[in-house]
Amino acid sequence: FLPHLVASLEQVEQTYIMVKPDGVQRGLVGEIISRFERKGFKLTGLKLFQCPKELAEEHYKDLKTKSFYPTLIDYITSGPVVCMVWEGVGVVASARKLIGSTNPLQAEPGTIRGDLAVQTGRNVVHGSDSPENGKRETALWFKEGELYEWTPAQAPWLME
Ligand code: IDP
Ligand code: MG
Repeated sequence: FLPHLVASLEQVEQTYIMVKPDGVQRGLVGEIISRFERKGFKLTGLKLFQCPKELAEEHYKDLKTKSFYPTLIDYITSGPVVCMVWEGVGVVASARKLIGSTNPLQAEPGTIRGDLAVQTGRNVVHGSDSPENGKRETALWFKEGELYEWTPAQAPWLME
């Protein structure tokens, strides 16, 4: 461990980020990954994955009563997704800012949804909404052996 990283260890969060099927089909995987990568967060998990219906239902269980829930489950299971875990201090809220508002027409230019999408039902990317959900969703989508702890070479140039 580098001393400057130990100091902030308890502040390190995880967020579950997913390129949804429309993002994969539209060839936006590299573009989306690169926004988190360039910001300076650490990638600890990454895979292409066909989401089974049961997992989609568990992931979106809080939205079960919404009218759009059945079409949301169809959308998320309609093709492969790219699952990622990004780690860092403040990563959960920062990733939500990088992603932008749920409705892409209301998302600011410069955000992923603001730049790359037009409809809520095709908003290209998911990001956890709290550190607790970051942990919950990471555990839901990744097995233990699929996550990696490592120290990026750039760490001392990102954190003082
Ligand atoms: P979030 O993805 O910005 O956190 P949530 O409210 O958690 O937004 O909704 C989860 C996902 O459900 C959205 O990203 C979007 O794909 C879908 N969704 C939310 N509201 C609507 C809607 O009104 N119509 C269609 N799909 C929706
Ligand atoms: Mg949400």
